[in-house]
This record gives sequence, structure tokens and C-alpha cells, in this order.
Amino acid sequence: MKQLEIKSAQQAIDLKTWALSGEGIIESKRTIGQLANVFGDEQARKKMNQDTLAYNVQAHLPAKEGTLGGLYFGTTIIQPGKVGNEYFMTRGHFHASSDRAEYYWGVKGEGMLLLMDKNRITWAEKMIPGSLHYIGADIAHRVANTGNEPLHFGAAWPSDAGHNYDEIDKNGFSARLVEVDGVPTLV
Ligand code: S6P
Ligand code: ZN
Repeated sequence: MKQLEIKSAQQAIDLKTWALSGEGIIESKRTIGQLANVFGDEQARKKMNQDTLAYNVQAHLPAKEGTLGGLYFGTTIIQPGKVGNEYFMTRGHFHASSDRAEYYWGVKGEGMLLLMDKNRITWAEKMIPGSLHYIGADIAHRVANTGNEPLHFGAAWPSDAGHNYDEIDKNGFSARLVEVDGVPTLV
């Protein structure tokens, strides 16, 4: 940086989709084949085309993971679909530094944010365009797409939060979001 220099931003957000572009945006994706044991009906998952895209994530991670005081920012797009009667959803995680919080917000499409505390109490918040969700410390979070179009949501979290997927891989959430008579229902 030079004194008195005026620059353009190095990253951009498409305000309709919250797609990220510019320097240092990383992309990752999860197919149905990469989500073994995430859904209740493992037989149904195995019968599906394993290359089916379930969700993809774009993120701007400007600080090294674990840095105290940095911030991360991302957009996730979950495709519409179900495994058996369970909606396509993210793996879900606690943060490795369990007292670190996160914001999620709905951008496009309809979904449900599933939240579970350390006592394995699970509840959910409806995610719609413009809904803002504060995910407090020690709360596992996962998002399901309950609509017929891709669900886009944004996320912002501290760079020292980290991810603890083990707990959810081992024990899951204490409730699943399934379609019962056409209605998203926690069971
Ligand atoms: C990171 C943030 C999101 C998720 C993304 C995918 O803390 O919560 O960017 O990584 O939505 O979910 P998951 O559970 O597969 O990481
Ligand atoms: Zn998180």
C-alpha cells in the first residue's frame, strides 16, 4: 500500500446470489458420494448417482486458520433434493474452539438451520431470503434445503473457530429434518 493510494476492492459479492469473486476465493464441493453416513437412510444414499452435487462453498479466508482476531466469510449453495425423505443438507459441525460464534443469513431459496447444543437439544430456525441467524458458542449447526430451488446462504465466522466434524460424524444430531406429508418436520 502506498500513502494516499485509492484502490478498488479485491473481492466482490454478487448481491443477488452472494457468489464471491476476486482474489483468493476458495471453492469446495460435496457430492452425495462424499456424504457417507450423514443421512439417515444410507441405503437410499448408496442407490443415488454418487456424483450428484449436494452443496458447494465459496469462501474468503484472508487469515491463516487459527489466527486470533481474523474473520472468514463464505457463501454456501445447497441443491434441492432428498435422500429418502431427508432434505439435502450440510455435514454440520461444532467449532473446534467451542466458544466461537458465527452468523448465517438466508440469501435465496428456503431452508432450515438445525442447531444442537452440548446437551444434544436440537431445534431449528427457518431460513428465508433476509433471515439472520446468530449461532452462539457451543452450538452445532447444519443447514437443509427444504425448497425446490438451490438454497444460498452467507456465513461469517472467526478465523480461530476451526471445525469439529468428529462429534457429528460419530453421533449425528439428535433430530433429523424429514418431509412428512409434504411438510419439513423435525423427528
Ligand atoms: C464455516 C461455515 C460454512 C460451512 C459450510 C458447509 O464455519 O459454517 O462455510 O463450512 O456451510 O457446511 P459444513 O458443515 O459441511 O462445513
Ligand atoms: Zn461453523
